[in-house]
Amino acid sequence: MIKSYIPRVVAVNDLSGFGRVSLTESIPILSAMGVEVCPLPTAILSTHTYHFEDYTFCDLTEEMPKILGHWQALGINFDGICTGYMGSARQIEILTDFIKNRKRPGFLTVIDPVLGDNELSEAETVYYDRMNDLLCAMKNFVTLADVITPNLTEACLLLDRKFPTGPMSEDELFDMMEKLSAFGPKCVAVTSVMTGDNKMCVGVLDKTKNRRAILDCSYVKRPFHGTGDVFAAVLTGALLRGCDMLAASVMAVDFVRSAICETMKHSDIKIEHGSVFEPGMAKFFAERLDHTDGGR
Ligand code: PXL
Repeated sequence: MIKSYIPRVVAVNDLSGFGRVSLTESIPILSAMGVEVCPLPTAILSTHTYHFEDYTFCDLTEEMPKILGHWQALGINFDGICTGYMGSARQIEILTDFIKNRKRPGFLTVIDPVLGDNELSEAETVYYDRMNDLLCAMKNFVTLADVITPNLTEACLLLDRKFPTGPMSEDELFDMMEKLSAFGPKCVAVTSVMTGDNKMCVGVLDKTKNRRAILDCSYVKRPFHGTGDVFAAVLTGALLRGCDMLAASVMAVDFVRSAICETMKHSDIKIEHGSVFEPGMAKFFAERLDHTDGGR
């Protein structure tokens, strides 16, 4: 019988009970992709912080080194780490030590520099609640990544530039990705970009293969909350299952598009309820990933 290899990943993100973001998306998605997920929660919230007031927030900074220390004592090996929402700059320090300690050829580090989202508006750059102190720490953190997945707002923040006042040209987007890659990551995906023709797209750069692309996402004129986390989870899963950056990005865009289509069918679902990724998930990945292959 052929035994499949099951990649193991540390998924660092918050656990928000309601609203479909972060771990409530990355755990089921990575599991459905045949990846073993070891969650490292940065905080526990009642809901995410977008459009909800009075949410509860339990910071887990002090727990994180204890959890990582126990895994280390048990001698657990990981194929990679993916990080999202950070509760404090101290958490970034803790993870910096962990990544430096674990980094070896083949270990995958995916950093989603979660900071904010302008949602296509051209106003001053909009941070998520609690995030405006983290920019400096995040700029250092992304230097450790193999892959980063900022949305356009986060890409602008990392590069100290203003959110564009109109659609971006392809050249501007490629130039932006080159500058982000100069921080260290060989692969960059910038999400939530509007190009001319009112199109929503994702820019992808893979310096390991000298490839770049702009992937069309089929624009729907409303924000879909939580899709950045879905994108990052699928991208990480696909990379761990042996896809290259471009194939992994195409899979992530296709999955986000199908979640958006599903969300549109539910008129009772508000933006802050997140995007409906659950119904087609098992079939989507079963059709695209061969669970008897060798994995990464
Ligand atoms: O999807 C980004 C995100 C993650 N985690 C929390 C958030 C947000 C965005 O609002 O509030 C808690």
